[in-house]
Amino acid sequence: MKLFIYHTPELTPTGKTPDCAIVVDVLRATSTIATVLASGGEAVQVFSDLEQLIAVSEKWPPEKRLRAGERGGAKVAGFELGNSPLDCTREVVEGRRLFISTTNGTRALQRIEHSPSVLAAALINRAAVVQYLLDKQPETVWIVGSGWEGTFSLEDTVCAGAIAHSLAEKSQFSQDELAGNDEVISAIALYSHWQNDLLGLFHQASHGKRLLRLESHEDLKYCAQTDILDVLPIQQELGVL
Ligand code: 3SL
Repeated sequence: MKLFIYHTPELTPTGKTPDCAIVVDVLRATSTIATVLASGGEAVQVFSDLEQLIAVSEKWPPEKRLRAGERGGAKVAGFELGNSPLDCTREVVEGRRLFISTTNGTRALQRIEHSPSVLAAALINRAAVVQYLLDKQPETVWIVGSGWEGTFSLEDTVCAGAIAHSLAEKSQFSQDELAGNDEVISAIALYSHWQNDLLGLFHQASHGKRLLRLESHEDLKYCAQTDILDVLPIQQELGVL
């Protein structure tokens, strides 16, 4: 198995696909997706375009759908939900499909959606993603960070490092054998340094600070937890996990 980490969708190669692609948007799209599925959501359908989201979701019975949207960290007006995983309780999401569009996470997912296997990972479901890789043994794995509008983000890279670190611990591969690019080694180093204070790292991250200004401290705390949800968001059809 060879692992490649790309910090942003823009840095992700085009014109080819890996055996398995993993999108990461710890703050907060992939944490929300994992939470919805763990809370009994029927599925999560991802859109980059809000008008398309509205048009597709209109075809679903109102009691079976939820619209979630975020732009610049804030909830999209008229939607039931923003992008806070803490709003996705069982009472709210069970049996419903979440139609979601966020600034960066959905764009990153679309960048790799044509890969044969597409997963969404966050720190909260890291163990389930690692277990999938151990079971399936794909030859090439890409982990794609969502970043923020084309720039690197600490929280996505530390999550990519957490996945790589755990994979090296649990598989027959050393970190060096797993690393397909230098980003893997640096992401593991970042995770190794901060693994006992991920919330502290989030407080230093630019998007963490942006969310703190929006009074989302509880979201940061929740998303900084590791391995708390045994859920594997995996693409079933294009854009649907
Ligand atoms: O950019 C995204 O996709 C979002 O996850 C950003 S936010 O955390 O909802 O502000």
